[in-house]
Amino acid sequence: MEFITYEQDGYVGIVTINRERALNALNSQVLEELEATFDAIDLDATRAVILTGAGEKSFVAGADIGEMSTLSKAEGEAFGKKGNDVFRKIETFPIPVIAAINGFALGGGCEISMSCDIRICSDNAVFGQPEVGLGITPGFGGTQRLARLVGEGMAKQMIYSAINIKADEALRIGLVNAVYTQEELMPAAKKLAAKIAQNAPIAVRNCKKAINDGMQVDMDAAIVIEEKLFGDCFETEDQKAGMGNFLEKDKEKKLKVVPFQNK
Ligand code: CO8
Repeated sequence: MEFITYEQDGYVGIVTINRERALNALNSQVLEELEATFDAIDLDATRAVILTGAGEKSFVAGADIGEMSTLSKAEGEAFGKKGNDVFRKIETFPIPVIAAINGFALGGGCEISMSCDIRICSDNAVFGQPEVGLGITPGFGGTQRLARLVGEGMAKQMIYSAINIKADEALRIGLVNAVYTQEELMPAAKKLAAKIAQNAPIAVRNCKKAINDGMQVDMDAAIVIEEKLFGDCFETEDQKAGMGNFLEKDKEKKLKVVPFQNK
């Protein structure tokens, strides 16, 4: 891989987009390597993933403008699909993905962070959807996920005006959950990922699926999705050990040692 590095830290996988000379902009190769990296993650050995960018300046400064500049309509649509397929893979990845946003998150950078389950950022982070200034729409899910995350009014303001916002404003509108200094960001991301990894893995996966799938349907259908995924947790080693530990009142036993069981 030229542009993506992967590190396994216990149960936590760390994916770093590493194209610092272009502020980690997403070209076709970066997208392909990103997809291959997620495909290769060992889901029996990994319970949470952190996605970040190399360097101290940028998370991802968008899709690669040089590559996009000469595209035809059909090629533009195909490039949009390429990004959307990878981002959807991240969004529906069975385990939680935390975006540790360490600087610019513009265009495709803001969009890839929104395909993650949780966003935390450094105090130098800048968010925005500058596409209309470049003569295009957001094309990697921005028109859809931003409105769902921060509400239609604020999403329209950001997208139509192409005005960037800083970390404190991103926190205020709910685009990120927390802001840290640059030095604190990765330790905080790792701490959160480790906390997730301590919990029952089947239950965490089922929570992600229940929230993701339930948000797409009406409440009657959403509750049925939850019931099925709730029921699916029973008879698993995780459920037996988790409840057994509580009933035994054995505070020393931790869920993190339960063996992984698919059914
Ligand atoms: N694409 C390609 N190269 C980039 C990008 C990018 N998005 N962003 C930065 N770079 C490159 C620069 O060209 C420069 O390269 P070089 O040193 O070879 O000249 C290098 O990174 C450093 O950048 P700057 O010198 O510009 O650094 P500054 O600190 O002066 O500025 C900024 C940093 C403000 C982030 C500035 O680089 C910038 O405005 N970048 C573009 C941000 C942007 O508009 N992003 C959105 C792109 S559009 C998009 O993401 C659409 C997604 C959906 C696609 C759908 C497909 C159909």
